Amino acid sequence: MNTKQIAAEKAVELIQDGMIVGLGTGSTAYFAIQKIGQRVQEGLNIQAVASSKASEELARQFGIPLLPFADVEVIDITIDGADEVDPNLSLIKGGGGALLREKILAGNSKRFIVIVDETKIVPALGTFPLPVEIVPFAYELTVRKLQALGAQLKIREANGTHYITDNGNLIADCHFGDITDPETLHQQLNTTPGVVDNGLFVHMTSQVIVGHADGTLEILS
Ligand code: ABF
Repeated sequence: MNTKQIAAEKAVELIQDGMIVGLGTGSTAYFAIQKIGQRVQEGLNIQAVASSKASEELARQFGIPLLPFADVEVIDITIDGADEVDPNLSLIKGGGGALLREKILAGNSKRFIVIVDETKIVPALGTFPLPVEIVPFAYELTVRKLQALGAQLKIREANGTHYITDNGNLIADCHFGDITDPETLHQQLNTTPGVVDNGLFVHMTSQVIVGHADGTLEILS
C-alpha cells in the first residue's frame, strides 16, 4: 500500500453509519473514495456529496449514494487531499483545479480531514503555486491586480488552451514566495474583483493524517 492510500484508509475509519460524507478530489482522495465504496458494498449506510465532476463519477463507479449538495445543510465529515500543509495546518489546495467546490464542502463540514503523504508537509506554504480561480471576463485586468499583490503567475492551460474549472472559470497559478501570513493573503486575494476564490484554506482543518514512506501514520491536529 502506498503512503497516500495508508492515510486515506485511516481517514475512512472515521466514517460511521448515517453520516453525510464530503468526497475530495485528487489521487489521495481517490483511495478514500475507493475505500468508502468498499465499505458501502459491505453495508455502510451513508450519503455523499462530491467536490468535483471527477469525484462524482468515481463515486458512481464505486456505488456510493450521492446527494445534490444544494439539498444538504451540513456535512458530517469531508475527507480531501492537499498540495501543501504548514505547521498551523493551513493548506494550499487546488492543484487539481477543484478548489472552489472543495472549499464549499470543507466550510460546511463538521469535520474536515486532510489526507496527505509526508512530502506535502512544509515549513511554510508557497513552493507549490497557489491556485487562484478568476472569472474569464476581463481576466487580463485581474491578472494585473494579482501581479500588483506580488504574484508571479501563469494562467493554467490544458491541451493547448485555457484550463476551465467545473464552474467555468480560469485558474491563475501564483507564486508569492513563502506565504508566512496566509490569512492576510487570503483576504487580499478574495477582495480583489474578478477573483472567485483561492486555494488557501486557513483555520478550516480539523485533522491532517500523514502517511510516511516507512508505512507509519501521523495525525496532526
Ligand atoms: C485535491 O487534490 C486538491 O485540492 C489538491 O490540489 C490535490 C491533491 O492531489 P493529490 O492527492 O493527487 O496529491 O485535494
